[in-house]
Amino acid sequence: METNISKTLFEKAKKVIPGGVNSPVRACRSVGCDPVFITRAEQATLEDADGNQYLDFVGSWGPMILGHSHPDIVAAVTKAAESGTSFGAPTPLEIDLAEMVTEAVPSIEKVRFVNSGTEATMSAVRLARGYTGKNVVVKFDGCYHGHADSFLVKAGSGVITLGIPGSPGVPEDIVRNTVSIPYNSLEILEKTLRDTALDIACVIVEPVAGNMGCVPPSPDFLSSLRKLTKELGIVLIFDEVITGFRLSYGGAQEFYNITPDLTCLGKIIGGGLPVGAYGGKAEIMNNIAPDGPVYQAGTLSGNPLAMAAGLAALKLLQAPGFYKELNEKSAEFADRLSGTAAQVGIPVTLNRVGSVMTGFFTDEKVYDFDSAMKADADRYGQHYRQMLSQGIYMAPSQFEVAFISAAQRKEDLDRAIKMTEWSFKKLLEK
Ligand code: KE4
Repeated sequence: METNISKTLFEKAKKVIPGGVNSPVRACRSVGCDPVFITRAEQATLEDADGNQYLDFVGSWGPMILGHSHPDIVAAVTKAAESGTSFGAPTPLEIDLAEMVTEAVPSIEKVRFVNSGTEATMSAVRLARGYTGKNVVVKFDGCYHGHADSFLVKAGSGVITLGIPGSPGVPEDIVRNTVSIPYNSLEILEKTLRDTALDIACVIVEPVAGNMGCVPPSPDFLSSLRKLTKELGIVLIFDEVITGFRLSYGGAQEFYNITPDLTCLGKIIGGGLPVGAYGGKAEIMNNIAPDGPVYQAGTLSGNPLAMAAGLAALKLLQAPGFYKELNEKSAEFADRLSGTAAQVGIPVTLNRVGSVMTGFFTDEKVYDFDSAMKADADRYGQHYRQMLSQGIYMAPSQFEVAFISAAQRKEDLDRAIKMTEWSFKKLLEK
């Protein structure tokens, strides 16, 4: 369409919302264009304010594994809304979703719902500190756990994209209690965890990193992490906000057969509505108020509409063969992407786990933050703009992931490959 309603909306938005967006990466700064404003979505298709349609590979950054406007989810939310939208009191729906989560993820004996992934990880770290009486949190360079103060040190996601190492406003004495080390480096991991000068409360890790682009764990990384933290009495927190109910119904811990002490969830468990969760061993979770002294609360936690959407989504994910089919479809698509890059002659390193993937514009392996940073972000930006012009909606950053959903059909993926070949060839013309 030749209208420019999105542009007009963006100018209006910037007058009343910082950067015109409610989350920085949506401003598309790192891909050199303005965002389009989305007005509706159905299955694998987004529609913008100008009526342009796009094949969606962002999936709202992970929640939309079933595609947009799934009728079961829409019906569940509509039905729940007809009975009221929020009570600030316990409801049966919270028990139903908590039981589904604890059944799906055996390491979660008790779970507390919150309203975002950030709240989940922030609360899990506070709980680990309260439970151990220690202060230091160990994280990994390029991993992003939301925007709580203690995580904004060399975080991944938006912070990398915006080029801000850490962030102004984070007090020095907070940063002192956060140690960030390279992902997948067993030697530095062991050295850090055994450093008796550090009173380490917990390690928080994305079992598959998704915020520096997709970076899988090296073969012994997670098992070594589990072995060392168990030996040293350090709480191991899996941040499964992306991987939970994504890689398999039991998440990354089922996929890799590693059992953490605490797990953080988000995205998919809300079916597109705001839900986060943290949970784990009852022995640890029983320290959370009102049972225990570690305080955490939330006005809209366990909101009935969000619970209804999450319940409908998880019921659909229990369909026999759902993950086998999704992961096989994703593997085939990734292979075709790699094949296209090779055939065109453009260096792309493609990392994939399940239905999460990133094509890095580099000819080197990408296994941690530093190697990810070698990717050509400008070339990605050009590729992004070219693909958007052809109706393919990708993550507006080289350092994010693409998600395959159940809604993308073969003809959709065929077209995406065709457009990718066209775009790769144009990149080589420059
Ligand atoms: P939220 O607070 O955005 O719900 O979740 C924070 C979070 C925690 N842990 C992981 C592994 C995450 O990936 C996230 C959020 N992911 C980003 C995209 N990579 C959300 C997109 C955005 O910031 O707009």
